[in-house]
Amino acid sequence: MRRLNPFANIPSIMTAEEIVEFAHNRSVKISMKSSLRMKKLERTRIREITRLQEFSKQIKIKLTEAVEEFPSIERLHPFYVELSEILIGNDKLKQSLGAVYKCIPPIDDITDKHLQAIKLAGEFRQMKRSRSAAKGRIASIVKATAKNLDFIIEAKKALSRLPGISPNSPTIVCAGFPNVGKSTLVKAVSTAEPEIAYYPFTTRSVIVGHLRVDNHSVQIVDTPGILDRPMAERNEIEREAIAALKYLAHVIIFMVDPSEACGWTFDQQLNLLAEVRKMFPMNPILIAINKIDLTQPDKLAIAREKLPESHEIIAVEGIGVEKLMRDAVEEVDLTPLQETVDDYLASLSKG
Ligand SMILES: Nc1nc2c(ncn2[C@@H]2O[C@H](COP(=O)(O)OP(=O)(O)OP(=O)(O)O)[C@@H](O)[C@H]2O)c(=O)[nH]1
Ligand SMILES: [Mg+2]
Repeated sequence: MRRLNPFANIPSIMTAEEIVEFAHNRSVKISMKSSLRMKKLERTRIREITRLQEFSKQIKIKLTEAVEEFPSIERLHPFYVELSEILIGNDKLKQSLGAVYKCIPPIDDITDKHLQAIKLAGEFRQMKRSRSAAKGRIASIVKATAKNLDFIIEAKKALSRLPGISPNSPTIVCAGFPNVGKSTLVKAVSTAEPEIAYYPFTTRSVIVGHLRVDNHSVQIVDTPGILDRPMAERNEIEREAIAALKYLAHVIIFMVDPSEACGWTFDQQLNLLAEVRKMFPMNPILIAINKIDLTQPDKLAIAREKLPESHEIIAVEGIGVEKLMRDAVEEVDLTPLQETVDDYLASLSKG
């Protein structure tokens, strides 16, 4: 089954050492179909040729796989392009993939030259020496690109941990300061199982959950907390949250904690809300005032005054959350999403 995260579909990639060892084992195991009536010298020649060809072929297969199985960055959903940029660096990734690919022509060259030498060799020793020299030189080329292979392996590991995103489902992204109760809400309403804790910065990457609202299958995205500071000062984790808002949100739930138990003042949270509104002027934003069970009446009164059209909830008890979800889905314009699904279904029936 293909998974929704394109990086989760990459088969395992071997390190330089593993590739050389794998190709070597395959080449020495290869069985030969030379006739026993053939002279020993000719049998050896065929054996050396076959072994070198097999070694070279397996090396090239593994190098090509490492590059070609990696999804082409240009064709990815922009959310994954941005996450790959944040977590890995797309230029560096492209450079590494390119460098691995560039190993193939010199390997072909070395293989051809040494095969030629084996074909022309007049004695056993010459043949073996040529085969062994070719394998050594090819192994050096692979080992010289070990760092690039390691980088690609690390990139695959980091990126395959990202959640799968279904581009055609209405998507709600829940954002706000750290520790305000975002994960508590997402866990209460969806299939997601984010970690919840009394301290800030618990959620360290984007998490996706699913739920049904009326007749729609909806995605809800839990994000790491963000602070009210300029974009240039944001760390990797906050930038992931911003990428989710930017590329995934059809509607945003902005959560505030007027009790200030989260550790930040209500005013700081309002500043962040103003910033989010400025960054995403096209997105509907629903405000969820959370932790009203904890909030002092005077603080709640201020919150109500500053945020008049908001939902009051107690995420931890699931109070007010169903209505919040229904209102959120109502804000999503489902027409273009339905059109995408219709187009997709139509393209299937044509094929
Ligand atoms: N009293 C009360 N506590 C709540 C409520 N919602 C969440 N909490 C508590 O607030 C703390 C933080 O909750 P989380 O859901 O982890 O907060 P978060 O916004 O995901 O935090 P980060 O992942 O760090 O950004 C936990 O101790 C929750 O139990 C609520 O409605 N009332
Ligand atoms: Mg969280």
